[in-house]
Amino acid sequence: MLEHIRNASIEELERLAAETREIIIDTCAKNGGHLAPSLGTVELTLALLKVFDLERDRIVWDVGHQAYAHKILTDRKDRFHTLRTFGGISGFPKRSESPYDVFGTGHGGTSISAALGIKEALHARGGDGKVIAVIGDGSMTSGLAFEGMNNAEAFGKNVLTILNDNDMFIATSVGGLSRWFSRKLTGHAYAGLRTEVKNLLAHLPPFFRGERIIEIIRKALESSKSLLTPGILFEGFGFQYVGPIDGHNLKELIETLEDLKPNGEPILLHVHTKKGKGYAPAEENPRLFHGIGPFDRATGKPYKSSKSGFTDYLGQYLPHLFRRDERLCAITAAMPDGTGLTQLQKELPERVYDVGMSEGHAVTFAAGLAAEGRRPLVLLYSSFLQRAFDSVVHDVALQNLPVVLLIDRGGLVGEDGATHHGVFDISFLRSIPNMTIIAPRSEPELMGAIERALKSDGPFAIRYPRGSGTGAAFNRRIEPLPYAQGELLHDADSDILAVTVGIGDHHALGQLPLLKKEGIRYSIYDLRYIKPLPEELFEIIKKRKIKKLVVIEENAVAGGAGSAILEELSRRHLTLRTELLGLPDQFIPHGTQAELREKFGVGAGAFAAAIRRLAK
Ligand SMILES: Cc1ncc(C[n+]2csc(CCOP(=O)(O)OP(=O)(O)O)c2C)c(N)n1
Repeated sequence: MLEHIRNASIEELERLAAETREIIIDTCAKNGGHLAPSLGTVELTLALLKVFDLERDRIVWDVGHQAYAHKILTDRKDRFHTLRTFGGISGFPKRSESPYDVFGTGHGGTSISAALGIKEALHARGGDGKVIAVIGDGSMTSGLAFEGMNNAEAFGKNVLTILNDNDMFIATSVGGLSRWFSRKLTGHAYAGLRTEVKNLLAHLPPFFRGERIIEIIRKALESSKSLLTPGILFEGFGFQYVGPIDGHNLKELIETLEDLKPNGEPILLHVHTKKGKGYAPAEENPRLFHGIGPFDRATGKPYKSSKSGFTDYLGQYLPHLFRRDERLCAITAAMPDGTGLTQLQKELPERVYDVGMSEGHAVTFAAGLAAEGRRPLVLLYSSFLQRAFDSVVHDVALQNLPVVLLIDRGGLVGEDGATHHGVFDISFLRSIPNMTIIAPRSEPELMGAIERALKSDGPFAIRYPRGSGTGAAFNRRIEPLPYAQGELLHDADSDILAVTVGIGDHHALGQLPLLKKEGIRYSIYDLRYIKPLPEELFEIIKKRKIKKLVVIEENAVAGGAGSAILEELSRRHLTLRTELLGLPDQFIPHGTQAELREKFGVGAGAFAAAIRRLAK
């Protein structure tokens, strides 16, 4: 398998690297994608495919946003132009897509644990292959990676961990670990020290050049090497540390991997790569090209700004809010740009904590801040908040601490697909006591929700989608939302009520004229508070003699806002004909947000169909 790569010369591999880069750049220019990370691993991928045999060996990518070359070079070159489109190639490794994708990813920090498990299973079956985990310096800051490393001594035989170190996470690099990794100068210092010792030995009288003396000096040198390079950290975990080596030098990569292949010990190979390698605009601005929408290949200019109305409004609002309230601080887990913190970080850097890719830590750290009187806002994407579930339960909610979770990308996110859709947060947060949950439908409402949260003494979760709400003009001071109240958006003389959650109002309001033409009327109530549910909703149901109810939300139906309303109706012994529009009990693939909404029953079409069914 992949014989052509295994038999190729260095020159042929270099040509293949250039060709692969072309495909990656071209496809990302058209479809968008994680360009800079994937350009950084082209040579590493080729070297791995040359040295290892994927019949016996396995490669596990961490996050998987750097695995485009792997996809192209294994078995998906012909389909790669469909990257991130509905029905096309996924932007992340996916077991159902190819036998070469041995472990699905999208979230960071999983590769070492998965590689250890895969190796144990392979060897239990009688295999003798190597399992290679490739993990970035950013993903290495995840607690899960450390838990995996801590097991390397026990289960890490025949596992090769490759640290793909490009000195960057998405924005910058943060934390003590990244300072360890950047001890490059000390690598030179070590080389210098070795030369000096060699010279010294050469000039010693023959008596001092005996084998034992040389052995003692070699050992002293080895231990000083550990002190001078990042190796000591990994050696403490039981790895043999090798490196750092140049991750774009195919010859050096291949020779090193060939050397390491027969070594069964747990090894950590430290490889330096450049994010965006081979495409000038991405090399110059790896932060922008980390994950990017379609762009003009010639200039590197994105066709559309990737702005998200909610995130941007929030990003503008926070500096004003923070100046008004000294207690506030913000926490991000390696995503200041994506969560709208760039401006605040510029203006009030001491009030923004970037804790690295460590969502559980981010939430517990916030709980600590809140315990001593600060008012922390934790800004996370919904799908990454999943990592922090127990921190929310055990550290925040159980102690009723006033931590505000600002949950971005709540709902379908589009092209990043199943690993990134934020469609479980309502379900898993709703079951936690002390939690208040708000889904604002507009940008100003998001600010009003934060203002409300800051007037309360308990935990708040505020979830909002990727995209825009009403797109309202910016206002630097917004009144707190009233507590536990929604809003009647449209009042019709009808026994049908549509309850919308977040931007579900777009569909409900948008379909009014069309359905009116068909003679169908319905009222619309924006729920706003998922927990506690607004009492007003049940008053409306009673007063207006509502018989039929549609609830639309971008969350799994299971445990979502609709299910919360049904629970409450049941508690009150009220029976209504209901249609719950939310995501079905399956993982939703990648595609545009608009097409996914229609295909999976949370778009305007599904809404109109549900209203028609009820009107019959
Ligand atoms: C658990 C989790 N949190 C956050 C993210 C978002 N994210 C994707 S890549 C990335 C940075 C990864 O840095 P690194 O591992 O160094 O890879 P690089 O992009 O630099 O190649 C982050 C924070 C994620 N995928 N998973």
